[in-house]
Amino acid sequence: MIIIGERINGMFNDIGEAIKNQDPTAIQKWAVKQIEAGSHYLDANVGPAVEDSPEVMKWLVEVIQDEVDAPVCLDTTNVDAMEAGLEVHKGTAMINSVTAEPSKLEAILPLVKEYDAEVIGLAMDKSGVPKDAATRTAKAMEIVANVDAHGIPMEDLYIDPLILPVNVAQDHAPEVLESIQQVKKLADPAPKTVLGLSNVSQNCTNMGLINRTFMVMAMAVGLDAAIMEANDQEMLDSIATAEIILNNDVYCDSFLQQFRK
Ligand code: THG
Repeated sequence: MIIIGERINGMFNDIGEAIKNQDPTAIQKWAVKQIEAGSHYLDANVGPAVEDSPEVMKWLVEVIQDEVDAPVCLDTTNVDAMEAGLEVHKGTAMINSVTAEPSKLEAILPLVKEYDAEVIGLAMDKSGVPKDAATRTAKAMEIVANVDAHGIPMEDLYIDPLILPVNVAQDHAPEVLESIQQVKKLADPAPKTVLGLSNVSQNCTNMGLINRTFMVMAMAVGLDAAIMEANDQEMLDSIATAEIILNNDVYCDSFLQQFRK
């Protein structure tokens, strides 16, 4: 599982305050904590506290990469903010995200090429998040075709079928699982797949239990990566166990300890 730590997001109060006050402390603390827990990437989302501007995204990327040597998942819908983040980013950045809308594809895919970045493709267009698996998969395949036409390697694309909270859109989760499976079967070579996993449990009770149950189900149908709470030890243990049961890792009695290393 490719782990993208979700915690540097202005929707969390400490991060929102840190961004407003231009204080790197909480951001750098969470950068270290998430990397120590095994994150491969750090999501960076300005959140609702301040305007999602080029200056703020540039500052966030610099503050994170001054503290840890890790790639950032630039989580913004503002193309100018995306480009400002890419300009200062060291190493291979992940662009979060593009949709199947032609205008978005035309704005973002040249940046993927120019900066040799990876990119998350959301399985939606201007009509919003699809209800069923087939429409999600159709949107995903439009992104696959456009990524290919731009000469971007398929391994650099992560398709996100978009999970919604189970307490408001309960009928979506099975469709998301089916769409992951369909994308993996239809595209050859197949792109990677990713989810904003914690969406599934937003404003629910038993958030951790819902998150890790959904994670294991998604892994069974081909999920490669997740934007997730990287410091949830029970989640990490569930992932380690699923990797064993799916025969992705070699079993030994100390598999949990091995995974933690
Ligand atoms: N796809 C992509 N990017 C994304 C998302 C996605 N970026 C943002 C988001 N969704 C993923 N990040 C989060 C971060 C936090 C939560 C959900 C998704 C979350 N937080 C708890 C809440 O709001 O209830 C807060 C819990 C707490 O305070 O401890 O749910 O889908 N490509």
